[in-house]
Amino acid sequence: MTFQFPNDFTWGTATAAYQVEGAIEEDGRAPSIWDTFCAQPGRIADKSSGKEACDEYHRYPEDIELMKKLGVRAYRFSVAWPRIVPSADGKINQRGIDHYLRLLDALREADIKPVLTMYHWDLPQYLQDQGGWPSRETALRFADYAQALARAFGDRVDTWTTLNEPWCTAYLGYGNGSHAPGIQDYEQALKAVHHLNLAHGLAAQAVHHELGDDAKVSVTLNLAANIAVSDSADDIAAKRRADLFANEVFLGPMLEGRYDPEIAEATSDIIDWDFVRDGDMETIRQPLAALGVNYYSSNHVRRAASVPEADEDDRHFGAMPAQQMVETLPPEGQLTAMGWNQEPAALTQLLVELSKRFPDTPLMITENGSAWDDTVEADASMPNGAIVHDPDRVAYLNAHIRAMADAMEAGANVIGYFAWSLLDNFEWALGYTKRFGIVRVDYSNQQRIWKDSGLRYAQIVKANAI
Ligand code: IFM
Repeated sequence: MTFQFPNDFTWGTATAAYQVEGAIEEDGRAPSIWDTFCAQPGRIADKSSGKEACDEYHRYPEDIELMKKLGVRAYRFSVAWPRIVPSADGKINQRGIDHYLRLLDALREADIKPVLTMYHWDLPQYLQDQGGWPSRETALRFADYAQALARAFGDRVDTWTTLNEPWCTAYLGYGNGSHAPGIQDYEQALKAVHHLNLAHGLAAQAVHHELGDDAKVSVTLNLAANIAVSDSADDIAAKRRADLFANEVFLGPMLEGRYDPEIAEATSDIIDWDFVRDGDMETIRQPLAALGVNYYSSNHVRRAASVPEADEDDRHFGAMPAQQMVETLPPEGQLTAMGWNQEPAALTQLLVELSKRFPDTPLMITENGSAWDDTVEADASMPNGAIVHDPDRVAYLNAHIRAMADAMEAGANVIGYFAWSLLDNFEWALGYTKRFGIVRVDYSNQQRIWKDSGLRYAQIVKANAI
């Protein structure tokens, strides 16, 4: 059955500064924690970095042409904080501002709505040197940065997203250390959780202060779709514990102005939460024009029979504290190149549940996509004489857009979908070994090569239907 999306549904593609821009030493940009992390031996699978990435800093006009061919009406990108505030004195770097003004103007020219993410993981290194996200000061500096962005870019931006996936910043950055700054310390991870929440609230306030109440502010969370393997009280309790630390630590404060008391109880051996100050919860809970949801795969969980041993193959092992009672089963079915399962029905369920719980908050899928081991074939009819036939990515895309449509049929208020990613790019600790793009990047010459998934996405966007 065909599902027709509403006329005002937003189709877009997404990227993030450090993953695509390159030009890390240009126009006064300071080092970020990812530059430092990439330089440390053993951190990045292929020993690479975002030094050149997709050279989007210079090639954005070409990439906007790609977006026009895709027919998308929105582009979700992030601003590199170290380009805007390169030094600890807080001075704004006009050359950094100018770059994004050029990008925003080019998007406006192309009639593509900018969805601007303020923070997609590239913390200025000088702020990590002063304590990073575990320090309250970083949240305050983030508010200053947000205010500078709102002042400089104003109504050129359609939607302001404060943070991308604070889960990753807190738990991968400070929990299991698989991301920059590479710290393994649950106390720091939990402090980071709270200061990211606070940063979100302060940044939302700054945007509304500068641009008025109608300015659209959102946040993007990678909410975990945890599924209990049975209805037993034990397995349900395991799911609840995983949900608490993956989802509720952000949803509770940001949308309800509270932490579930079980979060502090379950971590009382680690920390006493005295860093949560009077007034913080009111600050964190700000009106949201949309809640961004990033979805890739699901987790099947049950009550652990015993404390699990470290499993090197599990990308998130040990990232979150207080998970001893949770056992995550190995993923099943056809796995993507990331080793992640495919369960589109879990996306439907997640969206329906969120809309029931927060009926006044529209949802936007700000990332969804899959990595596969692509091969390039010659095709004289295509730009750059080549094409990637990627049936697995096409199938994933179809199934997940259909799953989103199912959620909308069941009443979920979803207003947009952004394919991750416009381009193959720097996949963090996995370097360039994983390709998520619906357009391929040949890193030897920066040529963009169409994939079938990009062509299929253009069809969906044009039809506004699945
Ligand atoms: O590439 C990342 C992105 O930066 C954040 N969300 C998940 C993607 C795939 O791992």
